[in-house]
Amino acid sequence: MSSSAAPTLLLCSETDDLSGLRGAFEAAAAQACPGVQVVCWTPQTPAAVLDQVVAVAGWFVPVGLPARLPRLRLLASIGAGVEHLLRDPGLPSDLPVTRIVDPAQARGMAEYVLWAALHFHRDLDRVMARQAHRQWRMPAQRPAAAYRVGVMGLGAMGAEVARTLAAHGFDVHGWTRRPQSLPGVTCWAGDDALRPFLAGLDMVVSLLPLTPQTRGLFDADWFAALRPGAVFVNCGRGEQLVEPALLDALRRGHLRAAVLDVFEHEPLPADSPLWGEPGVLVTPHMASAASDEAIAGQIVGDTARVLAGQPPLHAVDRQRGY
Ligand code: OXD
Repeated sequence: MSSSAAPTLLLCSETDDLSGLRGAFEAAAAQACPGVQVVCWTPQTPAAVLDQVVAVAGWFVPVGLPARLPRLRLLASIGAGVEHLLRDPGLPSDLPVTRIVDPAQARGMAEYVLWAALHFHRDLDRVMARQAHRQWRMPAQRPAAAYRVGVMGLGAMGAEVARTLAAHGFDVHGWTRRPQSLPGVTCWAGDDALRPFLAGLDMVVSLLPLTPQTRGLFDADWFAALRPGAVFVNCGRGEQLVEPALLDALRRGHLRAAVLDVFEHEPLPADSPLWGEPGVLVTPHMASAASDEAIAGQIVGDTARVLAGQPPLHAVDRQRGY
């Protein structure tokens, strides 16, 4: 039962049922924000409740809703990405927008990418293809240091991925928009460095956020900049990929394989050509996820901070989009 007078944290998405998160949020609020009630949004949520919303935690929050919440102090993504929140042109200009930064989620991502790197570095794609023909042929074994993996985006997640690959001996290179340094990783920055960075890679992994600059980034020119036989791993966002360009690079034999965890339309429609394309490994947006407790704990903690007049700890730069 919600009270229309209590400060409210609204769980809100047009596309996903967030009621499963409610228990974790209530438990976190009882600890860190006593007096704040947790309400799941529906199109019928009464105006008297909306008037008391101090924080929205969500995914696809209806465009225009935040601007209609007079007490709103925080808009929090329940994931690492915020593009679905920033698509609202009517967001109050001073409203902090936060994202989840969870070391366990970053470790999960690092496991997934490490698996992909080991799979191709140890030629398991070729070994598995030969098994179908009962062919016994040992691939040549090379050291991990002879396999160059490039990581695009060295934020909390990308940095953990790069560190993990480096700890396993891979030759790790990182690309970011602005200069960055990371021990054990050869760092490249800016548009001018992109082609030379791509040209030397055996595998490129994207962990880039979706922004106007990265939408459609992986196009025909981008694939052409990769060396023949490279592998593409996309753990960023599906909207960054120009699908026909990928299919063309694969079918011409320019690209060895693609591991895709994110798609423009999720779930990936059953009639998508990607499902059956030789060389494409489709995984269902499973590379990594934060736990309900981590999501609730972080967002409730940031809510307590904004209610106490402090800035949240996990705000994104709204201009940059991450
Ligand atoms: C996220 C995601 O943004 O899972 O957390 O894509």
